[in-house]
Amino acid sequence: VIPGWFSEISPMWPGEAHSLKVEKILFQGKSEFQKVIVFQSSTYGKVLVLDGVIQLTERDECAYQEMITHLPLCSIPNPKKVLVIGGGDGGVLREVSRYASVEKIDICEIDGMVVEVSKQFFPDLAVGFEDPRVTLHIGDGVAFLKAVPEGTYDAIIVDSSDPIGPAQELFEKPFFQSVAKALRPGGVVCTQAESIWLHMHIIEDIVSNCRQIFKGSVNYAWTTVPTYPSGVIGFMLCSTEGPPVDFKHPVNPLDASGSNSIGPLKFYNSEIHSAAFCLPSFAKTVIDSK
Ligand code: AAT
Repeated sequence: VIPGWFSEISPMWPGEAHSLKVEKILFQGKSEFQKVIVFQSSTYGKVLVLDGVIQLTERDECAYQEMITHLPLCSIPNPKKVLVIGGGDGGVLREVSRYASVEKIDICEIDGMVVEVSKQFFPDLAVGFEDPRVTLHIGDGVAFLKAVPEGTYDAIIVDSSDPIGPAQELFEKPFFQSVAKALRPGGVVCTQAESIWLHMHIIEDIVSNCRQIFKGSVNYAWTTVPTYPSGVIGFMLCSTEGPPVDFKHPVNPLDASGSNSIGPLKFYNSEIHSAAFCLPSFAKTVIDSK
């Protein structure tokens, strides 16, 4: 460990640790669920860390939040009811709020401290909570989903932390079963699905579970996020039986301005949407075989 630097060390990426130079620690706390740190880095703006793992930085959060949101929502016509699991920083809400067709946005985040800290230190993300269509539920996403009536949502976005800690169950088969139940026919889910460089074993399990559960389409997409381990992160995109969804060809494109008062899109566009589904051969072989 280098003094004055933050290094992200975890058994989920043994033998490597990406580091950022720390200018100043702005917040340190311990919630019921995890240790929460916010620091000012010298080159990526403010950084949110949960249990030693980087959740977002001001500089590259656009890549993650825009992709995890617009990959599913641009793939179906007129999304109306959207559920976000995790995502307590508000960044995904900010992106969902770009859609005029959306009538209701529920969010279920386990940790109220993440929401409070985001409102204090990350106003450009927490702005997502100001949309009047948003209802915040503080609680476990697994329990929340079990109570959702069948066929409620057009889209569910699972913006979850890694499977060590409170998010573990969000990577397991029963969770995906409740997601499928909560979606309308032809509804879509997009979940944070780790890195093809580090976690092919986790991805294999998710893909094979999803192929059993989702009778529409099952796809893996990925993007670059420099401050996530290995610099890339992937998404599992699935649809339920019903009107077919072709994730690779967005039917509900966002225009260049990205619409509303929150300003233009920084990362997402329709070309990068389609490109996100092109996989390196080593990953394609494994994912296609599941
Ligand atoms: N948008 C920033 C990126 C994240 S945040 C993940 C969020 O999921 C955290 O706020 C965490 O508190 C919340 N969370 C974890 N478990 C649950 C649960 N069971 N129910 C509801 N919310 C939960 C993801 C960063 C990915 C990091 C990649 N290395």
